[in-house]
Amino acid sequence: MGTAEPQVASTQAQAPTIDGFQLVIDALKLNGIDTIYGLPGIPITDLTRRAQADGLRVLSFRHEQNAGYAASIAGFLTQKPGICLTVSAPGFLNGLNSLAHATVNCFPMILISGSSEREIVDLQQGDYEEMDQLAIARPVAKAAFRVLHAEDIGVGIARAIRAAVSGRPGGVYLDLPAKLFAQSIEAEAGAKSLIRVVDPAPRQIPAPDAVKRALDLLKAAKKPLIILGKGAAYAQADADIRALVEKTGIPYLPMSMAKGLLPDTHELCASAARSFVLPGADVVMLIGARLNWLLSHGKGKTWGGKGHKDWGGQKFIQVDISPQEADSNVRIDAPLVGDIGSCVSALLAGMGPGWAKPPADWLDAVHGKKTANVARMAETLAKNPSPMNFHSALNVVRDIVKANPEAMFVNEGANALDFTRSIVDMYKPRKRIDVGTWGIMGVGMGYCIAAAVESGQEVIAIEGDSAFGFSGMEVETICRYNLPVCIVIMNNNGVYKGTDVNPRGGDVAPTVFVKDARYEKLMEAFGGVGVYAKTPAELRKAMEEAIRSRRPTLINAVIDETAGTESGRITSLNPTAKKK
Ligand code: ADP
Ligand code: TPW
Ligand code: MG
Repeated sequence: MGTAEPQVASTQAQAPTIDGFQLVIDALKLNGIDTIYGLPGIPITDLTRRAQADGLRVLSFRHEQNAGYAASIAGFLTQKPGICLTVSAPGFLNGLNSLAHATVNCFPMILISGSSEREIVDLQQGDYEEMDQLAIARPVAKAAFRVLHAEDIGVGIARAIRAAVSGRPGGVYLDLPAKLFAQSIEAEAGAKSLIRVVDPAPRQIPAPDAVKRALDLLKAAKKPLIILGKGAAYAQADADIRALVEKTGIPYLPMSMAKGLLPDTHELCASAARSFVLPGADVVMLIGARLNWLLSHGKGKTWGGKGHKDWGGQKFIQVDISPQEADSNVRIDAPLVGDIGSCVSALLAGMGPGWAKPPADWLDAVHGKKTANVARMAETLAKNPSPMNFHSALNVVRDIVKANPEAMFVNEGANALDFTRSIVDMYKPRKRIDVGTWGIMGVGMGYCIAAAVESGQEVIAIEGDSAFGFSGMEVETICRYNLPVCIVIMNNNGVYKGTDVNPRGGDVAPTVFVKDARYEKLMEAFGGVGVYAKTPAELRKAMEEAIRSRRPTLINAVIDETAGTESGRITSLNPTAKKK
């Protein structure tokens, strides 16, 4: 007979427990996160199911990159970190692109990826989807964390949220190994371990002497200019920014995603006189905009300098939350470090009642240039060539956006981007979302989905045919969730144009696609509305109907394949173009 000790029946009831899955869900909910953009699979399938069962909205994509872009732009639109959830190694890598994108664009986002067993990964023993994800994420993330114990989930999520939204926002990676989800701890201890983050993006008040320095410079200016960037749009200080522009009477230039912060039709908007105001201004105040390639680094011909290393003599004021941004390209004479809301209200307060408008000769000159350029553009837009070109198609889009200023507006491509940006006016803040700091293709459908979900508004997407291809399969996702998205493909049969020829014959040129491709059928395949539009009238009718019906719609707008230019507006960055 055995000598086993007699079994004593336990008199204590088992304390209730909570597992890692639930702690993650509870921690997100506790912090006001209500939507997850992701793609299920081992080890996070149950996390997506249980999150949905617990009332979170879980939007499931066809490729993680698109889920990630959606999360990144959700962060931009809401000031809350957008959450992207992926499986390990390949899913993680697919999502990584968007994490880098979020960091580069200063959007708050958290990429949460399941991962393999630490012990096996570190000994490189070949686990299922083995990869040292934390190390790989770190260089492209603003911060990266891993949680190994269930009782640390609360801290892990709190740190991720703070890192994403505080200071200059960015992308954060959170590594959650498979084993963590199955760990259970006592429910009471679990609940206590969660953290509701207090004041995740604290205001950063600018120093009074820095405010004074900026105002002194602005006051002395004879030809002042304000440049509004997407940081200004992100900051949601719309009324104060408008007050600053109007009180100072200074012409302003919106960067692409700051269009609509004030209506593009505002009398002080200098977009149509860009190539006049940049070299012409003597004092430039940057608000949430970096002097990167998109502003020709603050020097060279664009700014009135002679060669590309020469600066045109402007003085700069830079309002930015990052203390390291100033002097990154040219000297900043008056850095104003703080959050844009606090900085702009401090500037307004410091200006006092009797602020003098800029000299009339500057305002008149800007106005004159602008009026001439607008008139020239109006002439071009009024033409109705056959086949349809970018201008005649975008003339329609311009009218539709004017009639529907609340609609979200997504835009990517080369010519399809550049022409749209300059032709289609925006009227409201944070409506235009596009290729951003890197000028990347592929954000399109992810942005459409997040824009529809986060705003509840109709979404209009103007897509190059190449650009659309990067995320095109997500039209199924759009149909699945029945989102009010109207995609217009500017179909010119290829990248930049459809007319390149392979001098050796055989394969078509690398920039050329199948001629007259019927993209609209892709939408029809999933139950949405597809339209083939060869004229502006057909395009107008289809767009109006899409907005009215709120049904997923894809309009294949057939554009003259000769109409585009190489690289759109950035031809000068093409090495062969430079040599010429
Ligand atoms: P754009 O591409 O429109 O020129 P950038 O992305 O280059 O804009 O610049 C955005 C800038 O805005 C970044 O330098 C970032 O630090 C800054 N920024 C973002 N959010 C805020 C904020 N809330 N307050 C102040 N600056 C901000
Ligand atoms: C992730 C390079 C810049 S623009 C573009 C590519 C491939 C497509 C332009 O063709 P499209 O527009 O969209 O048809 P249009 O109107 O001029 O014909 N890979 C990534 N990002 C970028 N920017 C590229 C490649 C590129
Ligand atoms: Mg094209």
